[in-house]
This record gives sequence, C-alpha cells and structure tokens, in this order.
Amino acid sequence: MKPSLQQLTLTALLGLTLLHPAQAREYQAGTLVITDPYTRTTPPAAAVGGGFLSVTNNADTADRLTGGQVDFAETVEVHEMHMTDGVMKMRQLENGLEIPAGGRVELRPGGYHLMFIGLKEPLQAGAEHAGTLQFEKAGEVAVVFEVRDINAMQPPANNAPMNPAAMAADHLQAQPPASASGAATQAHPDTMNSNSQ
Ligand SMILES: [Cu+2]
Repeated sequence: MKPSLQQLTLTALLGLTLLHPAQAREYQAGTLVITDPYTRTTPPAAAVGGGFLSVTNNADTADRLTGGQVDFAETVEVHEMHMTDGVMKMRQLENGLEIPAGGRVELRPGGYHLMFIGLKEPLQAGAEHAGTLQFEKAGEVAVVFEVRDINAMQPPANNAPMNPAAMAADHLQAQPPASASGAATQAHPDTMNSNSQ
C-alpha cells in the first residue's frame, strides 16, 4: 500500500520530534530551577563560546547569576548582548545577572549569555560537558552543558527578524552553513571587530 501524503508528513513531523526530544534537562538548586543548559559547536581555532539556559526563581527574593566554571574553558563570564545604533554589541555584566523574585530569565543567542573564554578545545556536536553555575545566594550549582550544532540552529531568515544578525554576531564564531545564501546570515566584519574581546 502506498502511504498517503498525510502519512508521510506525519512521519516527517514525528522524525523531527525525535531529533529534538522535548524533555529538557532541569536542575533544582534551592528555590532556583535551571533549565536546558547548552552551548554550541565552535570552529577549530575559536577562543570563545556561548552558554545558554534559563533560570526560574521561585523565591521571594532576587538572586544573581555571577559566573561559573567549565572544564573546556579558562573562565566563564556573564554577558549581555544588545543592539545599539544598529550594531550588535556585548558586554560583561560585572555584578552578574539578576534573577528577580518569582521571575524567569533566559540566556539565549542574541541576549544574555554565558561566555566561555579561553576555549581549550573545539566544542563538538553531541558532546556533554559538566560545569557549574555560580549564584550569589544559591551558591554553586552543578549542570551539564550539551553541545548543539550551531549550523543546525540557524532559523529561517524570514522567521525572526533579529535572529540571523544576532546569531552571526554572537561570539563571532558562527559559521554559516555551506548552503547559506544572502548577506543576512553572514557575520558582518565591522560587527565582528567592534565586538572583539
Ligand atoms: Cu559574550
């Protein structure tokens, strides 16, 4: 029997679901819940990489994410990335990132992120790296960062207007997929220079 188009589509959707399982890693640390810590693949000579996760604070007082430690990089900083005059810039949050009472903060490409500085090795897709997050009140929290393929994460150009530029500028390590066409997904050299560490 020949499968209908509907069946084929359903099969394809199920396949995608299996590739991206819904169960994200979750870590409880007192009243904090840390969800889905991950990093992304880096090219061989990369000096830095980005770390992403979200933190929910169920306490009635704020906490702060101030840094962390990983085995694959010298230091971990908390950074903020934002558009200023059409240029993507980032800076270290020297006092850490506030996790408001009863709030949730997302660290993601193009926004707040951890910055892994002084990479000791390229990050390989599918690898998992143990590390810790440092919070002002909750203290040290052990997590595992999953390494995701940066090229597989490029969103369609017409999806979210901010994303292609943000991802390309994000730590300047983004390598556009071989099939990429159009300037939108290419890292802009000026942006890269102005963002250098
Ligand atoms: Cu950064």
